[in-house]
Amino acid sequence: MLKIGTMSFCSCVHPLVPLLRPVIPKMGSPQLHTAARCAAKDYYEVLVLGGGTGGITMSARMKRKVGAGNVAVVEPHETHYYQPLWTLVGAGAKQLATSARPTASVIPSGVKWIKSTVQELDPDNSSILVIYRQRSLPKGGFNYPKIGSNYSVNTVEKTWKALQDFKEGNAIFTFPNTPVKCAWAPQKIMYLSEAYFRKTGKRAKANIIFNTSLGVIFGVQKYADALLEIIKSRNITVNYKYNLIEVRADKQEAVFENLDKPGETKVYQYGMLHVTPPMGPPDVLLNNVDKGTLQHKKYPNVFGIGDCTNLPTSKTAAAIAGQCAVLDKTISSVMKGQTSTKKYDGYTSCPLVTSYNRVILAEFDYNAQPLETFPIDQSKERLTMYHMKANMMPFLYWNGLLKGYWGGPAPIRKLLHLGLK
Ligand code: UQ1
Repeated sequence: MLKIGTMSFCSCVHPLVPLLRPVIPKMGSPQLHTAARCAAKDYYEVLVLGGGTGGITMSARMKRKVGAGNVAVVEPHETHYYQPLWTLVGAGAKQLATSARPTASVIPSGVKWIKSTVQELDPDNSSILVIYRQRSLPKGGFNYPKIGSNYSVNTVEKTWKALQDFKEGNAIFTFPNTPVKCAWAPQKIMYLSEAYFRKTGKRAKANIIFNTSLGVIFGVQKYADALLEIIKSRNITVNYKYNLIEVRADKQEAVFENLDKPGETKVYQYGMLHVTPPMGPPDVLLNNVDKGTLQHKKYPNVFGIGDCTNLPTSKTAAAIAGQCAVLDKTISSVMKGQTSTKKYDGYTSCPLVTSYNRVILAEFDYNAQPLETFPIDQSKERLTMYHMKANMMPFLYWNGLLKGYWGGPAPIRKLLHLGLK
């Protein structure tokens, strides 16, 4: 049996905080290093936990506020990935290497990189404990034929291999029974796979199945309607409330539980399986962030942004873009002893890749209401939006968002809607 692993979310910000506390290693735990040994200071005005999208973006913005020498980022990984590209990497439309840059190159110059893992938060004392150990990632990913997952750097290229090797039978795409990063990525790779099978003459032998733990295809009616049309016209089968619980890789069988009838399972033979693993935040996180200000509800000098938070919106780079502009204002106000009035509206966006040259650009807020930037019907599949997703967004990410200059498209939206939206 192949166990379905758990992945982690990241990033929270502690301004006016921390220090690295020397601690006594527990028996059997890896060696812990103190501040002195890693040449980091033991106090930073702003400490950013996690060098993902939210962490790097906020460290750039905080550097402008308090100066590079007063900011540190705790991040164990050597490489930073632009993960939205993995949808296209899994479908063979982009190379994995184009999504990667050294962490050292994305940390703003002068900001201290504490290359370690956050082990413990101690917000009562405005301090954290770090552990100098690389998180153990499954190196080879799952080494089974016909299985891939766009959700890990170790397995995304296996999706492309599984697609190329596919001959016939069920091509199954899963969605787990937990919140996940970019909740539509599991179906984007399905549409791309369907298009690939058509392109390569394999479509007639493929039975394409989306087995999802959810009860709907998309949480916003306007986009759900558009997607259901596509699903119908491309002859895709969707089974709602089906949760993957086991993969028998030796027999190429996937076992699903019917969530409406607990204990009832169904076994599928697969010719290809795209797995979306269950995900959740690391244990150390404080899941109590105000959804408007992004400030912690109990500890006023702790803030959250990005995938690690409990914000009831989806976990995307576009959401982080919207959040960082608000968080910047919140932190400025807190530093001045004032209360900020700017509130995050839950803005998030998902370029729904529906084939190798088409995208539906979904954009919406906390109330699952469309909040579209462009004055056109964005629920239509468009080539222009594909180019925006595949070619313009990476540039905006590396040069705008991560550098602290892009706070989401709200100003463009207002301009294009003559201030009415
Ligand atoms: C966005 O701001 C963003 O972050 C940089 C993305 O992530 C890569 C996106 O995919 C999208 C769509 C946006 C929103 C930007 C515009 C211009 C609609």
